[in-house]
Amino acid sequence: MPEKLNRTVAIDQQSMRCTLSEAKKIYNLPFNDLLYRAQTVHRANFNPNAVQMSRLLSIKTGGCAEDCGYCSQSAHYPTGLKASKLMDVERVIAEARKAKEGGATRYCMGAAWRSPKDRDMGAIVAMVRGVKALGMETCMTLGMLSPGQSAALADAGLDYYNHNIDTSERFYREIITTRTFAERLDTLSNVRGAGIKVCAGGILGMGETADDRVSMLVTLANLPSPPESVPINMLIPIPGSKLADAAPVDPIEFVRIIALARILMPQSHVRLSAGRTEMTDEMQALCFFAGANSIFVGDTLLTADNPGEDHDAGLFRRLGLTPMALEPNT
Ligand code: SAM
Ligand code: DTB
Ligand code: SF4
Repeated sequence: MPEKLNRTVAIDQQSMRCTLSEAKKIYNLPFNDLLYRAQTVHRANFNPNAVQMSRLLSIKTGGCAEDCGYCSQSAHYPTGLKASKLMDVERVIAEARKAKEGGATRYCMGAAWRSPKDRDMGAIVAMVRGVKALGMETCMTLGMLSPGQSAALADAGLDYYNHNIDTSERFYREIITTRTFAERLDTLSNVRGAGIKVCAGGILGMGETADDRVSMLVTLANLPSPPESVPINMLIPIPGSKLADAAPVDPIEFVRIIALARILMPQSHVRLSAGRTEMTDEMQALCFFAGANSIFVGDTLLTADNPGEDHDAGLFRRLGLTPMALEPNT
């Protein structure tokens, strides 16, 4: 019997609150039923052929005190990455201007910090104001934030804050020991409390089980408000890092997680994030069909490679996808 379409999911304007066992049932549906359901939810909430385009810039690279096992920027692993100081505000704004000319509508600035120091807040606030003045959406990812730091960023006009929960609560301590899953959730709550939109997702391919992946999505979907943006990264194995030799993810399982994210968080942008250089065009096409509707554009992410603009332009042309326009109030 084919899976009967759950119409309440398709028209529900809220996030679908759900338990781990309900989510697992959806995840394990026959692939065609799962994709049909995800695409139906997608169409009820978004233009199915429009994809939001974000550009990343590492404003402070490497030398990070945290021990995240996947990261090129952790000082705990010999990844060979050269650490650098916080970039000048003017340079950041000049780079954002180039990204805008390249078609990006959101500019995401990332720093390899456990959390920002108060002495850095002036420059950070100036970067937000400068990039916003170009007419782009702004996003930052700077590590943990206090309520006060969140308020300062909100006041500067920051649109989004990216802070990933990365995996399930159970598996988190296998990947990071210098902070807890609960601390991650605290920052998400501080950011939300300040009125900033939330971008939170995770990584597949770190040795976690399918249950860990589903559990991560259930945690995100059951936040007091679901994240507006949900990045799903495929691990880019970094030589020298703890996860340098992690086994690759099965592409079909990856697509299933994208579909589940779309079904559990009907109104969120699901971002097909790191790892696209290792994905075939066909796999990316399936991800878009499953409900992914945002990507990072440009040759580099923070430190690792991303498909270049030429490749993405070709893919968009072949799939008939168009860049999503900015919302009018930005
Ligand atoms: N330091 C801040 C933090 O950890 O929140 C911001 C930067 S951090 C690089 C942002 C996110 O990038 C991480 O939470 C992780 O999900 C993702 N990421 C980092 N390295 C990655 C890799 N090698 N492969 C895939 N995703 C990665
Ligand atoms: C996210 O979820 N993915 C982006 C962004 N948030 C900051 C970062 C991906 C980093 C990939 C590895 C690198 O470039 O070093
Ligand atoms: Fe530091 Fe962020 Fe990398 Fe962790 S993911 S080591 S906090 S830059």
